[in-house]
This record gives sequence, C-alpha cells and structure tokens, in this order.
Amino acid sequence: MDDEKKAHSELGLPNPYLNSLDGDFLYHLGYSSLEARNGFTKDGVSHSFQDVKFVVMGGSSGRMRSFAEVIAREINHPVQTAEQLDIHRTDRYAFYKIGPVLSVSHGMGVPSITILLHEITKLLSYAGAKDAVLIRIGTSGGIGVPPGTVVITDKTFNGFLKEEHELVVLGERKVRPAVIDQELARAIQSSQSDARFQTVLGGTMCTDDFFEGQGRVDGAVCEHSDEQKMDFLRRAHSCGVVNIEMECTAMSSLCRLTGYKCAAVCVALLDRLKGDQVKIQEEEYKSFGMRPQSLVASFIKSRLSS
Ligand code: R2B
Ligand code: URA
Repeated sequence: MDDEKKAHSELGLPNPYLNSLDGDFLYHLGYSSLEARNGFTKDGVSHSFQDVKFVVMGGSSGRMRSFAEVIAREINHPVQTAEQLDIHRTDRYAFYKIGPVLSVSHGMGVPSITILLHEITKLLSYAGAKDAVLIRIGTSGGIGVPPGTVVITDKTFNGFLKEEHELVVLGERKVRPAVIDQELARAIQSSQSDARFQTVLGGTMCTDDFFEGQGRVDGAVCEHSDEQKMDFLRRAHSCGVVNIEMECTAMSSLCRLTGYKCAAVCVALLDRLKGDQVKIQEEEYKSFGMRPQSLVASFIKSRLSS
C-alpha cells in the first residue's frame, strides 16, 4: 500500500492529502491535530477529545450554551456551569465539552456549517472518536405541521426537491447524495420523555436563503407570486417535505462521505402554508427552542446508559 492510501485508511477520512500535512491546524476551532490526538489543558485540567460520542450542533451560540447546561444536568456531569464547560478558542463557533458530548454552534446556512463539519470531523478522526454521532438541533419553517412540532429528519432535500447536495468545486458543479441515517432518526424519536410536544419523522428541505430561497414573499426582493409560492410549498409537501431549514443537505452529504452518522432535530416555528412571517412571542420562541434540546438530551442519556 502506498503512503497516501495508508494515510487515508488510517485517519478514515476520504482525503489522502491529510497524510502529508505536517500537523493540521483547525483554524476556525482553534485546535491543532496534535491537541485532538493528545488532549489539551484548560485551567490546569487535562481534557481529551478521544471520549467524544456526540456532537450536538445548533445555529446560535446561546442555544449551544443552553444545551451544554441541559446535557450536563441530564447526564449528571460533575461540572454544570457553561463557563466551566466552555472550551472555545475562537469567536467563530461556540464550543463546550460536557464529558462525551460536544455542544457547538454552526452559524446560519450551508457555508457556515460546512466549515464546521470539515473541522469537527477531522478533530474527531484525529482524536480516534470515529463512532461519534452528529446531531443538529435547530429551528425551521414547517409545512403542514403546527408550530411547535419537532421534526426529526428522515430525508434531506435541496431546493430542487432532490435528495442531493450541490456545490461548486474547481469551476464545476458537484452533486452528492444527501441521505440520512434512518435508524438514528427513529431512535431519537422514540427516546422522547417529555410528552408535552408532538414529534414527526419527515423530509426536510435545505435552502441557501431564508427569503427567496424558501419561497417567501416578504423579503426585500421578490420576483414570484404568492400563488407560485403556495404551489411550490404544496408540491414539496407532497414529496414528503414537512419543514425547511438551511443546513441539512450539507450535513447529510458530508457525514455520508466522512463516515459519521448524523441527524437533524428541528422545531417548526410556523406553518409556511399559513404565512411567511415568524411572529412568535419571545416566551414561546424560548419554549419551542427547548424542545429539540430536551429530545436530544433524552436520546443521549438513554444511549449513554445502555
Ligand atoms: C434555521 O433557522 C436559521 C434561519 O433563521 C437557519 O440557520 C436555519 O436552518
Ligand atoms: N428557519 C428557517 O430556515 N426557515 C423558517 O421559516 C424558520 C426558521
């Protein structure tokens, strides 16, 4: 076996060039491959990434700070405050380590989550945490489901309603399958311990824009009609799409290639068949936002105790 192939299979990522790097600095996270392999020290305490079993990602830093405390309580972690769990090194992504769980923000949209996914899957692979599961917890626009419903994604669609992720590499369009782990999605749904909200398994459409990309007619620019929007949303719904967000196809396609299982658990803030504006009250927004956190915390707790 030549050196490149050996390196590829050793790290388990589909990039032979990683082998020839003389150390890999994960610039947006601020950690090096050496620290991923050997661990790091914070406030005089040694930490390792080797024990990571779950990476929970969400758009905002506040949500991931909250999740760090939620999961710390749920799994009885000896350290419970976000300040002490915080291991961020840069301002790009919030980053918390709670024993076997990483809680990381991913920002909004495909470009932002893609950068994180490249770096986090390299970090896990350097650390030897190849069995870690990646879960996105987020918000979304529902289609034909009441606001507050938590959607666990079983299919990821792009804006053409194809189960694919498209990107441009070296001036050419690349189209990759965007499929998600069914067993993981079902396991998350069945771990629900809080019966106060509805969950549904269904298709999620990923778009590169919140306004025109999601068919809204309330952006600064709109060149389609309300009727065209409704026709498209109904067509999407008939293909099995029950919610719309802005990251899932990038996540499912990259995780398929890197060999990590992933899931998306997003609460619907509104029903897009009834309107475009997200006019939710602050209290309701907070309580809806806790639903994916509560479900994923139950799932992680049950996995860790089994
Ligand atoms: C859901 O909400 C954000 C846009 O408001 C985006 O990150 C997403 O996927
Ligand atoms: N996030 C989205 O991407 N779309 C919505 O409609 C609501 C939240």
